[in-house]
Amino acid sequence: MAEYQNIFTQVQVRSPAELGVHLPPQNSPRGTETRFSYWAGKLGDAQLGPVYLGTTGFISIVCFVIAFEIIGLNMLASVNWDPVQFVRRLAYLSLDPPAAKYGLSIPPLKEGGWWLMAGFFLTTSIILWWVRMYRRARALNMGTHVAWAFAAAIWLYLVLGFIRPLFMGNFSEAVPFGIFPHLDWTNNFSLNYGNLFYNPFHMLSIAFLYGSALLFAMHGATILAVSRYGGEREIEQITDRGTASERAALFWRWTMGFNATMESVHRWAWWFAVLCPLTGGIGILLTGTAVDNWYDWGVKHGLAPAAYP
Ligand code: 07D
Ligand code: 07D
Repeated sequence: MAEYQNIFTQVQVRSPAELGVHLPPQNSPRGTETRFSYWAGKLGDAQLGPVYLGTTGFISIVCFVIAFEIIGLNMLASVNWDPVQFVRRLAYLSLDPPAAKYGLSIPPLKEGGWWLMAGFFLTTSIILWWVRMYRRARALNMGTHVAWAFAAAIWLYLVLGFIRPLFMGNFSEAVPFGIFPHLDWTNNFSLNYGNLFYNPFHMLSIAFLYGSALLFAMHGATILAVSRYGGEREIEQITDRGTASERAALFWRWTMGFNATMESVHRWAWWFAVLCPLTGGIGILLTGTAVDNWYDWGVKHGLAPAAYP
């Protein structure tokens, strides 16, 4: 059936599946199975697959499932194996780290041992997934920017759940597994260490978080605004320079006197995103190790007013 088209309607063109470039030696054979999904095509590319699973991908998924099972079954046990209560109270259920008396030693399973084991498998899974991202990028002869951005998030995760507890000599300092329990932990952390708002690295992390949202909005909006000139079709922008990105650049020079380039805007985005968890991790690592109370620290350094008389 013919579909009405003009240059503004998007038509999903179907051709034989794109299987990608040949892989260098030492790679696993890649899957060849592909599908097309109309709805995936609404959000992005309609072609699904081929997926490269490989050894690290496979072991990573196995480790994730083990961690997920340990967490889920412990939560189920905590409601006496009652599936109805499990569903109703899921968001409040928790698998907690060991009590303070165990320090860094291995506790009995029911008193934090399961937490340690789940953490071990989750961390192994995340690190193997990182290796997979790094190696898939290398196999395609790409830069490894995605892997290093992911590493920044892993840094914060490791600081919260492992590195800081090691420095503090106690696994009880780590984050519990659970939806609201991990929010309670976050709140208590701020209260216990004298209000995290006075931690300059929390401030930096927030500035990069908000900055990331702002940059994402500016970049997304700019490209959409020139898509009528093919601004989102990057190949055409490279081979047949049109009016789209030049116009977009001029728009920003007009409105704020400065414009990012087609390249630098992605560097801005990468650095803002990466610096959010990078500075955040520094802030968390300093808390309780170098600084016990951020408000007092702020008073001492002229950041916060002294207590009211
Ligand atoms: C949108 C990409 C998709 C990812 C999603 C998350 C799981 C967990 C586990 C049932 C943006 C998948 C979630 C696999 C399932 C069990 C046991 C990413 C997108 C959809 N948090 N946090 C959430 C994690 C920390 C905080 C939501 C993880 C710190 C606050 C989700 C970690 C602190 C709020 C979640 C982690 C903290 C949340 C939505 C790890 C300080 C919210 C996340 C591994 C940084 C929000 C009920 C999202 C919420 C929320 C996951 C760490 C604070 C459950 C995996 C300890 C204040 N966190 N979080 O969309 O609604 O991320 O909570 O470090 O308000 Mg958290
Ligand atoms: C969590 C990186 C780890 C995630 C990884 C993903 C899986 C899922 C998925 C199968 C997010 C692993 C993925 C396992 C598999 C599938 C689908 C990144 C993570 C590796 N704060 N605060 C921040 C604000 C307050 C507190 C950062 C705002 C209060 C603590 C961020 C406010 C108190 C910590 C931020 C506010 C408090 C933070 C997080 C406002 C609570 C941290 C950045 C307006 C009452 C964390 C230095 C990030 C940090 C953090 C924002 C308020 C506590 C910028 C906007 C005062 C304890 N806060 N906060 O990238 O780094 O997280 O602090 O009030 O630990 Mg805060």
